[in-house]
Amino acid sequence: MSDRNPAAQPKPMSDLIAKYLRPEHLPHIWCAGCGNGIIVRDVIQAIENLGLDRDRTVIVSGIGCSSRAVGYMDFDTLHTTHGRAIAFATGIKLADPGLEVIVLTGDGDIAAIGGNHLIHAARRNIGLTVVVMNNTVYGMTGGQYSSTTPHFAYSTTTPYGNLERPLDIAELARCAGANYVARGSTYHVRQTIRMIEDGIRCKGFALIDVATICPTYYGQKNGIGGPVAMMRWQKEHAVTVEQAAGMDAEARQDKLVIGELHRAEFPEYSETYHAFLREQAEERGTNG
Ligand SMILES: Cc1ncc(C[n+]2csc(CCOP(=O)(O)OP(=O)(O)O)c2C)c(N)n1
Repeated sequence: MSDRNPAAQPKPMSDLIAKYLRPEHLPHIWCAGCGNGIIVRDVIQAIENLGLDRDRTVIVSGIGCSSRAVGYMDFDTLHTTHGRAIAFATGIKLADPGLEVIVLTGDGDIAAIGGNHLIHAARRNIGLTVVVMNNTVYGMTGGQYSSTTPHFAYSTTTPYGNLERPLDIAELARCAGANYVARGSTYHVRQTIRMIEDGIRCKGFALIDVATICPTYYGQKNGIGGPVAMMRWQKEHAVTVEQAAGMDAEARQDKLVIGELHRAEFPEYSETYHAFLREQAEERGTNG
């Protein structure tokens, strides 16, 4: 897939590290070959491209390998409890709708233990940008299967193959009422940066489902191999939204559909909420 947007050309990583990371918190905890660092880079590149005010940008995470990302990022950050990133982020956005609130999370954090928060944040269409580092397993606790583990795939708790069908997090967010939904991958860096920018720009709930690689617990167990092989898998299995539209369900089954999946213009919740508070105050003849 080509990318002709010059604004999305990545900056040298050293510039971004110096500006946006907390060197005193490095080295990170991720395994060699983990894709999570690529997604941190995508997020900070999107922030840089948009020129966001660091003092008005809050980054919130839950618990997991992926959620550790916020510890390395030099913003106002909140590393919360498992599955509850959206609950904390909702409180922040309602307290000050002018803040840019970004949630970094894993597939287990957002779509298993935190699934209900995801559904209702999308339904409210509250102005959060959620970036899911979707490695299709519970990396931090030893590679157990998650709600996004592919059908028949191996994990430490599906040694004979996963009998369950996976959840499509992007589709869930769209059905629940999100204004912006896209899918990126650790291979598709420039496209993913642009999706994160679009998600941040979009008023309302935005979710970018980013397929990341976990060579330690997924690649080895499923016969794909190490980091390079997993990146090659992403490259070779990626199709655009347009290509996917011309495929039947069977042909689409093992494909990664990359691109913008949905956009809508529903009203953003924190603004609606504050407008209501102002109306109530005016009716009562008070300012607060
Ligand atoms: C209430 C609660 N239940 C379970 C755990 C154990 N736990 C920590 S991380 C994790 C899974 C994280 O998976 P995911 O969100 O996919 O992130 P990854 O580590 O794969 O990036 C679990 C089950 C916990 N910390 N708190």
